[in-house]
Amino acid sequence: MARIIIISNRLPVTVEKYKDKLAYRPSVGGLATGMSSLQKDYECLWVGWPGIDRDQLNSKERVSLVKELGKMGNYPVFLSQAHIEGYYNGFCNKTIWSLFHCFTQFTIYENHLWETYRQVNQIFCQTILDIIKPNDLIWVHDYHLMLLPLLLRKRMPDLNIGFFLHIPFPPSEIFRLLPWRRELLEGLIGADLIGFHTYDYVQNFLDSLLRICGYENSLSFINYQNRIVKVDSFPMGIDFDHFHNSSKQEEVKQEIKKIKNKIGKNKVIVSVDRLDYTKGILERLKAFSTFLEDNPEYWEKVIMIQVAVPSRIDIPQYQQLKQQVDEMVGYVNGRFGTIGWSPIWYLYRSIPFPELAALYYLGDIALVTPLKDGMNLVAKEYIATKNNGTGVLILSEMAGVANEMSEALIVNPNNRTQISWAIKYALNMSVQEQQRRVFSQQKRLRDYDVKRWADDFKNHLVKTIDEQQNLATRYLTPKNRLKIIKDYEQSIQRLFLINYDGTLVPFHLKFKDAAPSQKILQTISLLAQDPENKVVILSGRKKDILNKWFKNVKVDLIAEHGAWLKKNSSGWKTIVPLEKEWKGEIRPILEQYTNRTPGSFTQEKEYSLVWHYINVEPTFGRTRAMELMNSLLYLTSNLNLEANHGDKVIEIKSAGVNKGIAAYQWISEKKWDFIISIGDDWSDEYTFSQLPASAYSIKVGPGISQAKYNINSAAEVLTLLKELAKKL
Ligand code: ADQ
Repeated sequence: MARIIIISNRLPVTVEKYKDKLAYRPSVGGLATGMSSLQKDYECLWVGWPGIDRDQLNSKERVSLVKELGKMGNYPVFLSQAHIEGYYNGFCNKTIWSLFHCFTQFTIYENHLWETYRQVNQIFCQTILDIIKPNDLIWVHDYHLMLLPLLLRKRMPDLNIGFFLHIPFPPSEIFRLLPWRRELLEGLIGADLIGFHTYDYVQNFLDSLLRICGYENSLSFINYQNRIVKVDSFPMGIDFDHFHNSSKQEEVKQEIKKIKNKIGKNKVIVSVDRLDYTKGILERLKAFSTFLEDNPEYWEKVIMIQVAVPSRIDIPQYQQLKQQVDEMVGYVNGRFGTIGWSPIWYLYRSIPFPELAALYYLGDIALVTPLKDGMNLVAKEYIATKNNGTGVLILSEMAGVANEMSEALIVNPNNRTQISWAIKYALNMSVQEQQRRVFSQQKRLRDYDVKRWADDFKNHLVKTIDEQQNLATRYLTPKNRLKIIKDYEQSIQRLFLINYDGTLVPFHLKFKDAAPSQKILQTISLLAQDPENKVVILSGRKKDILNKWFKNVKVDLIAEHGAWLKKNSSGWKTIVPLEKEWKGEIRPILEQYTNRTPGSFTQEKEYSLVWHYINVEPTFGRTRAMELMNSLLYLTSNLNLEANHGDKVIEIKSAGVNKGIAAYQWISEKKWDFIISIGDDWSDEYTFSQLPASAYSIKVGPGISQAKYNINSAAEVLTLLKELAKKL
């Protein structure tokens, strides 16, 4: 049976030492449930820190710990207290966590913390290398281990590695503040598949990769050192059934009864978080205070139960937050409380599952208002628990989960008036409306639960690896090269369709003034001299520059991605035919937006796709439309499309020209007995798609392509063309 190695900062088991004895406390979180679903196809091994300082263990205890954990499918990474200080409490939570959540004011940049982060990633790498087998599937989790994919790749180039980030990936203006930004990006693209919760984070990551490292992507595939890396969004789900059926469990029933007695006739607002500044707890308490201030008729009728799990208590910001929350709770209870009624019930601890499920079950409203959150599972858990469909979720637009749960009352977590209004609206919402919203959210949560999420990620990883392997077998071999030369020699009507930037001249000159070298001009001239050869140079560049560069060479030209053609020394002409192959790429994105935006729909016209949001709540519709325009930005430029944002519609249509349509003017001209087409990027895919089956098509660089072969570089293209030219 194949193995999957899950790697995260912490193991799902905590080891503690009491009176010289080791105790093992398993924690069954959502992630563990998701991972357990992989066990049907894989032997699973989980690698991570077991929560105990390595210096507390003698060598005998370490051996016993490895053995005991092994029985539970775990393998420990031993870290010292100094490591934990510099890595976990340091770089992870004082640098990455704050920066990635856009709290730049809390972010510190210290070389020694970075150094420890690097060291710990190295320790993880070494531990994994000790236990790994070549065909293992590796799944690395989260921001603690962003350097690990590359470290592993360097030591085992063929390893299959997936990485998932559980927190947001910030916009590039924020990310680039990090002195070690390049190292983190390079570390990540050591993976084969990189997953994020939302499409926005994918875009932010790709944007940073382009701006900081100069790595381009085609439809979220990055070509990197002869490998392809896929980047995609996988919104994490929860164990839906577990929450949905919880109120039938005896222990939960008892908790429900107990809590019900205490809350009496009060309406209940629940909030459950780790005590973290990103969760917006303080702002939420203030908003609740505003609600009470504005609505005295609800005094003694509503309570808010805020459960906050202690978190990262060694970090000053968290200690300060704890104090501020304590004070705020005290203020609100002092200001509005009466004998027998406190508006806020505050629990500063982790609560066991039956109590958590009972609170979700009894909460008339869940107030989930993080200032920034990668996903936020509490929102999903609350909705899943509502098996009778009543309950209202008030949700921050800044949580990743807001992309999926549009039926919630979406609020700005800093807008106290809006939150106060939403609470009042929720308290007065009819049961029918509550059920309509809850059931519709539950459908999606049921369909894409944490098991499906884990499976989906794993399947994408396997698929990406298959694609890598296909690619490896497609590189132009010496044997194929000889065949091309032989076919060339035996033919008499030959067509060359050669892209310019990235194909004839190297990729790094792509955006520069990259005039052809003498060597290029000589080779092309030599080929073009043969009356049996027709050489066409294709480019996205302007016609004047191509005219200038190739004025002394007998070639035909295609400029501006096919908008302008120059044939047989005549003048430049345009063609504006229409095509629609691109629809397959855009349609799934529009469908995704349609699914996530109730009231919207997709319309398919012959040469365009239209996303309508006329029936969507206007503010929400506009927000979604902006998101969609953003998401389309990369695709439209790669696929040569136009996306127009009209009145309550977004229309995507072909810009009407591409290299393929232009090239077809030559392809269809006569019955060629030898055609070779060489290109490097997505615009060249259009040319490849127009070629007859007998043609040779070559993509420069790695990556998925319709071309038959891949070749490494522009230098290799020139060598091949020279070899052909010599055959004259
Ligand atoms: P977290 O920041 O920890 O996770 P969240 O997604 O809300 O945030 O998960 C918290 C989990 O802890 C939930 O399952 C919840 O039930 C539980 N929990 C919270 N408070 C509790 C309490 N007092 N007692 C008991 N249980 C409690 C990070 C990211 C998120 C992302 C997740 C998963 O910050 O954005 O959703 O990872 O990827």
